[in-house]
Amino acid sequence: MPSAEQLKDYRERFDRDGYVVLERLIDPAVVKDLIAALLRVEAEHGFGYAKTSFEGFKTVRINNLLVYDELFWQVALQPDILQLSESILDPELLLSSLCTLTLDPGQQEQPLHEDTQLLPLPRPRAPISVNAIWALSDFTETNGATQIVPGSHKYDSPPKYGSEVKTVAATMPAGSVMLFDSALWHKGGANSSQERRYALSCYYCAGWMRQQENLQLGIPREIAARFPTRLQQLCGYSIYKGQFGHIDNQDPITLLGKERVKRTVWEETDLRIANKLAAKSAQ
Ligand SMILES: O=C(O)CCC(=O)C(=O)O
Repeated sequence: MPSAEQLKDYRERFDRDGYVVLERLIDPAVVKDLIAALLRVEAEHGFGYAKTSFEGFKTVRINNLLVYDELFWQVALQPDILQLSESILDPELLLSSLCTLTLDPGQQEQPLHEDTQLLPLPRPRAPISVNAIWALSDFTETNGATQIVPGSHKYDSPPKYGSEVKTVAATMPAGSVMLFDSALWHKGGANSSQERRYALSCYYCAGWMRQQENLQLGIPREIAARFPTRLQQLCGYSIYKGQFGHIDNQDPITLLGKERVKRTVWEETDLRIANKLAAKSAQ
C-alpha cells in the first residue's frame, strides 16, 4: 500500500502531467510469471495478431484476460494502482478492460489518439478513466515504449486521429507501471528492436461509465463467482451509489452466490428516516 505522502506525490504528478510512472512497482518474479502466463494462454488458445491498424498488425492483444489465469486477477487488484485510481476517479470505479499488449518486432507506430475521444464530452475535464500500462519488458525508445504528449490531458480538444505531433517515449524498466489520464494524447511506439515488448493494459473507468469490455457477459459466471469480492465489484457486480446497476432492486453480486454488499439508495433513505424517527421517539 502506498503511504499517504507517496499517494499525494503520485497524484500531484498525475494531475500536472497527465501521467505518473511508478518505477519497479512489480516484483521481478511476478513479472516473469505474468509473461509465462500470457505466453501459455497465447499458445493454448492460438491467439494471433490483431486485425486492425489501431490494435496493431504485429501486436497480440488478448482481451478478457481475467478468464484465462488467476494470476491476472492480481493485476486489476494491484493495491498502489487501484488506490491511486480510486483517488483520481471514484472509490466505486470499474475495471473497463484488461488486455495484453505484446508488440512483436516490426510493429509500426500506433495512430495518435486519446482513449475517450469518441465520447461527446467537453475537454478539458476531470478524469473519467485511467489506463495503467504495465511494462513487463524494459520499455525503450526502440522496442515500442508508449509515446505520450505530457500535459495534453489539459488541451481543449482530442488529437486529430493519427496526426504527427511531437511525442515523448515513456521509457521505464520492466516491472514499472505508468498510470495515465485516458484524455492524454498518446500512441504505442514502433518496435524496431529484435525483441518482443511485453505489456498489459489495465484500464479503469468511473463507476457511472460504460465499460470498454462487457465483463458481465464476457466472463462466465462460474469464473466470476471465484473472484475476490473486490474484483467482482470492479467487473460490475455492484450498484453505483446504490442506484445504477441494480437487478430488480438487488445487488448483482447476489447472482454470484454472495450476500448483498450494498442496499439501494431508496432503502438507505428510508432506513435513515426510520433511524431518525426512532432516535427522536427515544428522547
Ligand atoms: O501499446 C501501447 O503502448 C499503447 C496502446 C494504446 O495506447 C491503446 O491501444 O490505446
